[in-house]
Amino acid sequence: MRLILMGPPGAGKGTQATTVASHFGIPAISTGDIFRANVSQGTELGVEAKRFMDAGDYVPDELTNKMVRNRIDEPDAVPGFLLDGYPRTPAQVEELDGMISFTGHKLDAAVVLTVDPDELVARLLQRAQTEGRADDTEDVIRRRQEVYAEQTEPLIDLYRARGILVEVDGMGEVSEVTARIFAALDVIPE
Ligand code: B4P
Repeated sequence: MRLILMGPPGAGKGTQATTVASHFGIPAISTGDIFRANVSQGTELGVEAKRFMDAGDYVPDELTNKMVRNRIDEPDAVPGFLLDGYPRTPAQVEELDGMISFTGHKLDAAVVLTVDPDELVARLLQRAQTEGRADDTEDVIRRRQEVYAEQTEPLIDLYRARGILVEVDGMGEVSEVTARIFAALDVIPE
């Protein structure tokens, strides 16, 4: 099973990823989490990524693609994976297509979570109070939404055209959203 989980900042990707991935026995790979781990460890990648993340911009494709390629090559990702927050740009789509077709597999589904814009901001501001993430300030949230609309939203049509888009209502309780994702993916054999 090879899945991607998409949606604007605050849609609940990270929240849902682990539950969905563990159901299928595959790793949840979050590019945001890997970047944040690198930032807190002060690696070269972390220092570079932080500049972009703190501004609400995407980390350059070259760095992101290389990082995902390395992660997907690890043994636990051989049977499959759920990518949380990747791909986000056309260049990342192209890279992922190459990585998957190289192994002779295909992408099974692109799950996109849809949430009202006001609710997205409310969730991130709420998280700011508990987690204190550097990119959860009102200005940076606005920038992240712009970047998503410009660079990532168009990818939804691309996956729709490929016939693998699974649109899920991301409003409501976390458990309700999880149930909707499983119901929507039920058509896909494990
Ligand atoms: P991410 O870590 O992916 O941040 P995000 O888009 O905000 O999603 P996240 O998963 O954290 O939040 P979620 O919606 O689950 O990326 C951060 C940055 O890393 C990017 O801006 C970029 O700079 C960089 N980056 C990552 N991937 C990249 C890529 N491929 N290319 C280039 N750069 C990349 O949840 C948000 C909040 O909502 C949480 O507090 C959660 O508890 C809450 N929530 C979730 N579901 C809820 C529900 N149903 N009801 C109420 N609250 C809910």
